[in-house]
Amino acid sequence: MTPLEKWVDEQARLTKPKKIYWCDGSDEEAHKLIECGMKEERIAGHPVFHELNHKTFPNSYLCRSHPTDVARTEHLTYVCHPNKETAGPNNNWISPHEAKERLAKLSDGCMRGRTMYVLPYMMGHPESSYAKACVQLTDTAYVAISMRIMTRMGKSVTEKIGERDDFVKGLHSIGDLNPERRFITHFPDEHFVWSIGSGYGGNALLGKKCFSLRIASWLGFNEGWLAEHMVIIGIEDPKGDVTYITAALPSACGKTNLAMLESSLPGYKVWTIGDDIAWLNIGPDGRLWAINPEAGLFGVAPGTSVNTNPNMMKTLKRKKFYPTLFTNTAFDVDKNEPWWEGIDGTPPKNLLDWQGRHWDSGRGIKAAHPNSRFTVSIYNAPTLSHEFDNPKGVPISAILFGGKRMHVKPLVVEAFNWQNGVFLGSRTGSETTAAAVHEVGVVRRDPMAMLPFCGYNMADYFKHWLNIGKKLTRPPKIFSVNWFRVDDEGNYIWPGFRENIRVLKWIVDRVNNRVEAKETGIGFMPHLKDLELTGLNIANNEMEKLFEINSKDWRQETLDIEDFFNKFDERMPKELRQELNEMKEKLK
Ligand code: GTP
Ligand code: SPV
Ligand code: MN
Repeated sequence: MTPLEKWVDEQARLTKPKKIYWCDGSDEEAHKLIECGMKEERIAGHPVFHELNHKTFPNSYLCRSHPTDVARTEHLTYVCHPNKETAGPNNNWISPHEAKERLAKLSDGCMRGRTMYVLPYMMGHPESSYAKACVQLTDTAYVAISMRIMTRMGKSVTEKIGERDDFVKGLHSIGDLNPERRFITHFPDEHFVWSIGSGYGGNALLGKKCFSLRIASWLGFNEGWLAEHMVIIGIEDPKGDVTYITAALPSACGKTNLAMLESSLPGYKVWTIGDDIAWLNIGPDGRLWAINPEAGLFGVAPGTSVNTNPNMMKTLKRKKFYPTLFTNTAFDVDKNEPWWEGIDGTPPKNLLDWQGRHWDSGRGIKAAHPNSRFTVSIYNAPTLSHEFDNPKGVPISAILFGGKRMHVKPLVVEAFNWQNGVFLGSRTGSETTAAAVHEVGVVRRDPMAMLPFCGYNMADYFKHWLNIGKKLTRPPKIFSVNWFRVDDEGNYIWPGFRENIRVLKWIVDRVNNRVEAKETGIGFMPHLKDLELTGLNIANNEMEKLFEINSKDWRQETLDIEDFFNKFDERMPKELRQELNEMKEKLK
């Protein structure tokens, strides 16, 4: 037996599936699994897949998760380092021993009567020196099919692993889907994720947040690289030059939309490399290089339309890669199509909500779940960059940190230098969204959009970011962005979406030293004349409001940042405390 076979055998003895099926990643197999999910598997009484109208949504299926299992559950997520301090105040912690004891009890016989799917997959291009070979076990076809879309999955990975035992391990079971018996646990030193009781998104697709962020960030800390919750895009200018940037925005704050932006400025074009995760390495040339370890998009459905994100609508209707999934959207019975709030047109007459119940517009309840999503191959994107499959990745010229802030934060600000940029990332706050189970719309600190995903003490993570900067001879410039500032009536001032290219253009101009900027207490800001605003209908005073630094708001903001930094006590890098003090002084 190979180490892999031995490991699978051990997990099967614990979980006791009725059969074990090794996935080869082929098209035929995907068809077979979908067939099986339509006929044999049920979740909350619904078949796991429902075939949609293949004329309008080719290769597409509707899926419904359990009503109590609709988003990541941060309060049930644990990072089990041998000691608590390594996990830090930003993570839930129990000892590896206790976690394993608890999970073993819950996992004993949890796959009884079900099939255990063995999913061999790569995070990253197989020829990339940065890529990792992984294996996830799961007991639902929904996760098996999702992993096929989201990663490079197949037989070749089993062959690549061969006799090795250092592959990344993931054991997943939906258990009984009871939130009382739901745990998402990470064992960073063992490269092992053990998840039970959820079948949804980041809780269940273990290559995504669990491995590629929580565990990979720990690997990066020890090996000198970064695993980040970031978009990677190329911005092509009218001359045909492409500038590559990354952008960290918290969950459901606009990454997928930015990754596929359809430019409103003639001659500019955005090329997609990734929409959620970036692995950043220092190249031999002293620049920062980025790869997207994923191969699919798991995007928020509500708000997606031909108007806001035409490239995503094209992606969803593309026939190239089989299949595409829609999870917890509403369902247009007459057309046999998915539906969600914000999609083009008026709500259909005969609509089922995300739980499959008849929907009545009068009751004011949303038909699609706010965290309903589509799962689609990145190869279906018409904006896919030619560099996507380049094993080396792309060189990064700018890093953007953002969030959803109705007040306080300007549209765009450039950090003074790398250290000030790390400070800018570390102090980022954002309103919470429906991507995780918690109160929505509350401002919380979400440094680098990594609060739920940093697999170790964030104070050490900040130190690591500072150290990376010291090793870069040509560090990217760092910026903050905020598309979400509102006017006195509570309406977004900035039109966002395709118009965000105007901010990206300024960033590219700054990177290439084409324009000057204004120094303020919080960083460099654009001279309004340098922002391309032609064709936009925003009054001057509204534009000024987008860049306003309100001293009362900022006093509150600095207090909040200080409170957050204090959670990390002495471990917090002194450079960042010093940056905070300097900012306070400048704002006086
Ligand atoms: P995760 O997949 O959870 O990591 O999220 P994401 O950051 O990829 O979020 P996504 O792009 O899917 O956007 C989430 C929500 O933000 C959607 O409802 C969008 O319609 C909305 N959104 C995206 N970009 C903009 C923008 O520029 N302006 C405004 N007002 N809303 C936006
Ligand atoms: C997020 O919540 O940031 C997501 C969705 O991208 S999930 O895969 O559930 O993490
Ligand atoms: Mn995400």
